[in-house]
Amino acid sequence: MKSDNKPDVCVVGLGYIGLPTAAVIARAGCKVLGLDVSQKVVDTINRGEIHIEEVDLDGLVHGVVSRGLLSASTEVAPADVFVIAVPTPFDKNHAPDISYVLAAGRTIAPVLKHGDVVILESTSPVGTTEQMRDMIAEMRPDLKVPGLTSEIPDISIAYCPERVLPGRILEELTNNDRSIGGVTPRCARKALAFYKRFVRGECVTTDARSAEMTKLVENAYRDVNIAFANELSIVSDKMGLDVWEVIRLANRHPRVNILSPGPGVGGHCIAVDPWFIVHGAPDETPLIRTARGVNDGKMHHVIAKAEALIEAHPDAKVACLGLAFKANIDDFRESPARFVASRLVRKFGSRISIVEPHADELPIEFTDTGVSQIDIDDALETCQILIVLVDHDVFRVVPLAERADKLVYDTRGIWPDQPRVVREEEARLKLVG
Ligand code: SAJ
Repeated sequence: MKSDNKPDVCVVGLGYIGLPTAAVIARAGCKVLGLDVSQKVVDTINRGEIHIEEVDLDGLVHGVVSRGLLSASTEVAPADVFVIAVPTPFDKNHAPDISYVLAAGRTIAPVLKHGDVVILESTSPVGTTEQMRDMIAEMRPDLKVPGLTSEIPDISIAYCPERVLPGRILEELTNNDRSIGGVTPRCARKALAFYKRFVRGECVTTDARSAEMTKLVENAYRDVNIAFANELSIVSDKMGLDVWEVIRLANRHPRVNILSPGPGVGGHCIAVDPWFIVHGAPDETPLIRTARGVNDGKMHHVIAKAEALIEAHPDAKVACLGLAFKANIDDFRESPARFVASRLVRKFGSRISIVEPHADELPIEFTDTGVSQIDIDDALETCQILIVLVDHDVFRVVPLAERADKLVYDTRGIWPDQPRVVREEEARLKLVG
């Protein structure tokens, strides 16, 4: 019999994945303890508030906290299931850093007991779950751990990657299929029983190493495909073609589905995870490595094109539309739009204004640069050059009549009806053809 106060589930790490996961598990009726190293995060959640922006998350967290199903702490407590959702960054040589995962393992090891299930969700290089298992085995020689004993183990350990899209996290947490990789098949079955409590998508079991690789492959697949689109956009610029028109037409083929070019690839997943594969097999990954280079290189192409346009119109005022790493979110981490805008501001100072409806204030690098943050209406009234860096809906809906006389560099292809003034400009400036 468990005491009334013991949580059923402990979620380690209350960030973009951990907090929504904790809240969704709590909504399913489990008593959840969320663990975080930040006292500020813990206090915010215990007030029923949130420290990140995600669609519908505020209401959900408020509801489960006030019903006593979710609480947060900096101190671990015994539970039946432990879900680890901590960051796995890379260092300057693109080597994965799993120290937060191992630290989480060290935190929970002392409270593990017979029957517990430990699940790693953080994006991780292949073999991380087994490394965490080895560390737990070392710290708890009294426990029989899976894969290291011929007897029935005391605990189960599995890897189950999150694969939710920022902006749709709550919906995708419930409805996406899950790959559940056990250190042993028995571990996979135990983890499966847990996910069935709150996931409506199909839950497919496999081994831990395959599940780890699956996650990396999903994001590398997308990176490679975006790189193809970005390369096409650079080729089209060179040939004086409209890449959007070319892609639209090619995608009418029943087996072609080219993604969208943009100013580069941002966020903390797609621009990072492919490196975990490259690091694990450096000689076997020329394609994945090249795709990373193409996507990072696209930012510099955009900067060069924007600079040429701005320099050719010394009296024009310029608005950069968007700083977020993708549409309709307030997340600026690893954002190519932010990088491009900051480079333009550094070069052209107060000639540049920024429109970012998802930010109350501009990021730190814009301080004391003379740049002003304006709204889209001001931009349309006062600026002659518009550089579209993010496809926020609020930009997409601007009618042609309000922008027909502008010089537009649309890196996201949101305004297909825009007269091709820029293209003529480019030809004049010898940027294309
Ligand atoms: N992008 C393009 N062109 C496109 C699609 C995206 O330039 O056609 C850019 C976006 O603007 C953004 C970047 O790529 O800068 C990444 O955006 P995204 O929407 O493709 O992906 P993320 O980073 O928000 O989320 C990804 C998702 N992975 C896949 O779609 C394979 C998500 O399902 C993962 O859970 C998430 O990474 C993660 O946490 O790993």
